[in-house]
Order: sequence, then C-alpha cells, then structure tokens
Amino acid sequence: MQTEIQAVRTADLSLGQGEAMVATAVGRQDDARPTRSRVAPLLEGALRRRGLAVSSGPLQAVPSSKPTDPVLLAAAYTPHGAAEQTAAVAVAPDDRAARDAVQSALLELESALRSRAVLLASPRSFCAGVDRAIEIVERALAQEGAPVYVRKQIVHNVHVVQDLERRGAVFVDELDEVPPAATVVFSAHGVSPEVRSAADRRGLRVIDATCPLVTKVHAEARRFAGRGDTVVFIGHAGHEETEGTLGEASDRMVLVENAADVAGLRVADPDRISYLTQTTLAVDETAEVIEALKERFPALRAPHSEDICYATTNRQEALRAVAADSDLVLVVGSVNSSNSRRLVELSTRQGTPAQLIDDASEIEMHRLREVATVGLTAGASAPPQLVEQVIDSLAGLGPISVKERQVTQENVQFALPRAVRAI
Ligand code: 2E7
Ligand code: F3S
Repeated sequence: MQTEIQAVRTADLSLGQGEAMVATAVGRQDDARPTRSRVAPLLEGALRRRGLAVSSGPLQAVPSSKPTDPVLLAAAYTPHGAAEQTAAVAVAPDDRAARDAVQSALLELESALRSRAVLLASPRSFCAGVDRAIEIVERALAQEGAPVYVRKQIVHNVHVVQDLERRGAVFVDELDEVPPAATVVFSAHGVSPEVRSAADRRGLRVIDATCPLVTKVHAEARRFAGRGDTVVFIGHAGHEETEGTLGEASDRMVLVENAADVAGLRVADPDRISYLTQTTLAVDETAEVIEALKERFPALRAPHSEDICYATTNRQEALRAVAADSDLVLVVGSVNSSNSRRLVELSTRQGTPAQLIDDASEIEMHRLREVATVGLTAGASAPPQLVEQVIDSLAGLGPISVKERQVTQENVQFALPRAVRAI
C-alpha cells in the first residue's frame, strides 16, 4: 500500500521550526464533516520520538497564498478491507527536517498496516482503591475549592495526576510544601506514622486516601511487631507503600526484595518471625521468596490473609490468559506504577514481549509490523479511556477483532472516609 503525501496549505495556524501539529480530524474548507484521524496519537508519539515539538487538534486544509502558512502533509490510505483512513500533519513550509520526520513517521505507519486481533485482559485498569482515592480528591476539591494539596501522586499515573492538577489539586513531595492549616490528602499508597505526626504538628487537615487493603497490612505490622516478632517485609525499596508500612515498626521490620536477600537475613530470634508483603508484587515471585523464608525459618508466621491484593492478583491472572496467545502485550500504565510493571515482567517471563505505555502515543508502530495478535491490559492506576484510545488507534492501522478474556469479575467497593462522605 502506497502512502501518498500531499502538500496543502492550512490557514490560521502558525508553526515554527521543529514544530508539528497532528490532525485529530482533517477536512477541506468546504467539508461539512471533517474526517477523524484514528492514528493521530500514534503519529504524535512517532514525531516526538523524532525530536519534534508536537501539538494536536482538528485541521482544515485551505488554499492559501501566504508563503508562511504551514504545509499539511497528508496520507490517505485504505488498510486491507477497512474504510479509508487519513493521517495528516502540519509543519512550517520551509522546515525540511520536520517534513523528513513526517515522511519517515508516515512510512513507519505504513509498515504497521495490517489486520489484527486484540486480546483484552479482564479485569484490567482501575481497582476499587484507585476509584476511591480519585473520588476523595474530587470531593475535597468540590468541598473546599482549589487548591487541595495531595502528598505524593494520589496514584502512580501521569494522566490521573495531570487531570487532577488541571482541576486544582497540587501534588507535593513533602508536607513542608503545604501551607499551615491547609487540607492535605494522603495518597493511596499509605504513609508512616511519622508523616501523620508531622501533619498534626503542622496543623493540617488530613484526608486519608490510603487504600483500605494497605491499612490492613499496616495494622498487621503493628500487631506482629507488638507480639515481639521480627517482621520481614517483602517489597521494593524506595516505593511509597514500602516506606509507609516499614514506618509502622521500623525497629522490628526488615526489608527483603527477593529470594537472594533471604540468605543474608539476620534476625534476633528465629522462632519469632513473621512476614508481610507489598500489595502489588508478582504472585509467583513472591511465593518463591516466602518459600525461601520458610526454608530458613521454619517457625515463620504468615499474615491472616494474603497481602497481595485482589486487584493485583486478578490483573496478573488475566494477563496470563492473554499473553500466551499474543505476539506483543501492551500494558497501559506509568513507569513508576509497581503493579503495571509487574504485568510487563510477567508477560516477558511467559515469553511474550511486552511494552509499558502511558497512552497510545507511546506505541512504537515499527514493533507492530509482525504482530498479528496484540494482548492489551492496564495497571490498576491506568484510566479505562486510555485502553479505549489504544484500541481506536490500532483500528486506524487496519481491521481489528477485539476479544475479551475475563478470568473473574470484580465487585469490590470501598466506603469513602467520613471527611468527604457528606457531599
Ligand atoms: C495504591 C497501592 O498507583 P499504582 O500504580 O501503585 P503501585 O503500588 O502499583 O505503584 O496503582 C494503584 C495502587 C496500588 N497499590 C495504589 Cl498500595
Ligand atoms: Fe488497593 Fe490493590 Fe488497588 S492495594 S489501591 S486495591 S491495587
């Protein structure tokens, strides 16, 4: 299939060197209804990776006599058996490098055109703890108006954070960035008692968005340490959840990240030892660490129920069900999202390459060339609309058949904290 590049001038748009505007819809001046471009997010990403500053929006191609008007580079193409699609990008008329970048991105797009199957993992995307945390910030904003301060990212997702920022949330790393007497929301990952005391000392009004399943682990940390155990915490160093939970009994807790760490463990009394885990770990890897612990410490005591939460477990199970039959797995989620990264690793361990993407713009089209079946899932902090956007973009590359593999149904809901319940 040939990609055809036409140059048409666009009016009322000014673009400098190194800038490009990707058409989300494109039409001629006399077009009543401009044609939506499904591949716009894919092109945006491809052009950013080629070094251009990229914006996007609907574009109208009109004849123009001004030599400074941007040029619209457009490709109309018909992926096998699908309706005609359009891709279009405007650049400055004398920007040779930008033109080359657009041509190369359109060629990359052309190479990815084919029909495909999309295997959707279910459950995927938001869990009950994330729904609750986002709603807490929204309600705090409705109650108090902007700004509402949030300690750390409410959940580890760049789109969720940006959206709340636009609506008046201010994300801070430390409490000393919050003005005295203001309201601060604690993130879903939980905080140590030290952070709670610091908020008290500053006279802040606290609304706690800690996931109730993390609160359960904190309570166990206090209980196990209180009965004299050394509490081994299996988790990732530096993660906010790990820091919060370790803070519950820092003198009696030790961090173990993997089975290799177990060999080097020194504990006061090997008969008084228990373990807890981060909620978002890989189920299979954690089982190995627990096995290694049991082998070294036969008296090891377990938490009352698994700490790896239902949402983490279900998303991993669902991914297993699709990865084996996929050529490539796309995981929607941010780079600092532990549960999302575990999904990428799980797929890779199963032998299916996987890519973590914040949104459709991060899909590298050249990687799709040989891919007949795309596995698709999203971490617990990734909004479901982003999964829809990925499906829509893939449909711009050719006819797709979407099948969902549901391993279980989730109907967990958590009550909101009293502070925001009345609204
Ligand atoms: C809170 C907890 O925000 P996330 O990406 O967090 P992780 O821990 O996976 O980096 O996902 C939701 C979430 C998961 N666990 C929130 Cl404790
Ligand atoms: Fe809670 Fe698990 Fe979600 S700990 S925030 S339900 S991923």
